[in-house]
Amino acid sequence: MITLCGMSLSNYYNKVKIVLLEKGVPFTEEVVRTGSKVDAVLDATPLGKIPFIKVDGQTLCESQVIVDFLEARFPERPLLPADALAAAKVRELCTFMELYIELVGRELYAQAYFGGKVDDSTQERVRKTLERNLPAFKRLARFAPYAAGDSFTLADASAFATLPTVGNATRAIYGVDLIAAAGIDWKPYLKMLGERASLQRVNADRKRDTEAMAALAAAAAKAAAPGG
Ligand SMILES: N[C@@H](CCC(=O)N[C@@H](CS)C(=O)NCC(=O)O)C(=O)O
Repeated sequence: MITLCGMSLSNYYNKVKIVLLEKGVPFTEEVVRTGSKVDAVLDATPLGKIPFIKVDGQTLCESQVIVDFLEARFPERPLLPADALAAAKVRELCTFMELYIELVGRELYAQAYFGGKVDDSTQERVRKTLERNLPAFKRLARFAPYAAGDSFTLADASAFATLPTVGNATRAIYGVDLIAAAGIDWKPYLKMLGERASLQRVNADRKRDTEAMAALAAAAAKAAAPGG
């Protein structure tokens, strides 16, 4: 049995979870927060990043490595084409989204999602980079109707992890969704993906955990308040 470790609030965690669900691989989940100092966690994921999996008495980190492993170990419901070049084209999209969109946009998350501040020069640099990278992604992606063509693949799991998170972050910071502004109409695409049972489960679990965290934070704030 595979154990998926991390949190449902993480887009990379959800990318792996979608792949497990799409492939019908049995798994359990274990909550592990980012930035752990626990030795056993750092042995599994030395930078404290999530997700990682436990499998066959070993561990594996890095979401793309994990989904590639799942594809190789559980080929029955494939999420890559059988043809080697076609499969590489799907991975090309996954790599492109991670390196040139997600990792760039991630610099905005502290302010967009976590109440922090991203300095103006970083905001400006990220905007310039995204305005260069997004049209490049548009050239490569197909959305016909799936990211890599006519069937659901690993690229759609990557797109789920990338497009809403970065699109919404840019809207929060710049007042404009840079992904949509680049002509990538990701909302109807995500809505179409959202009809799949795998995404419904992932979205429901994330909603449940987000609400539970908000309730905990509210209870802690109440207890800390004078007379609380
Ligand atoms: N390249 C990694 C990225 C994972 C990642 O950055 N996860 C975030 C949560 S969404 C995290 O752990 N952030 C904490 C950190 O970077 O220290 C992967 O694909 O698994």
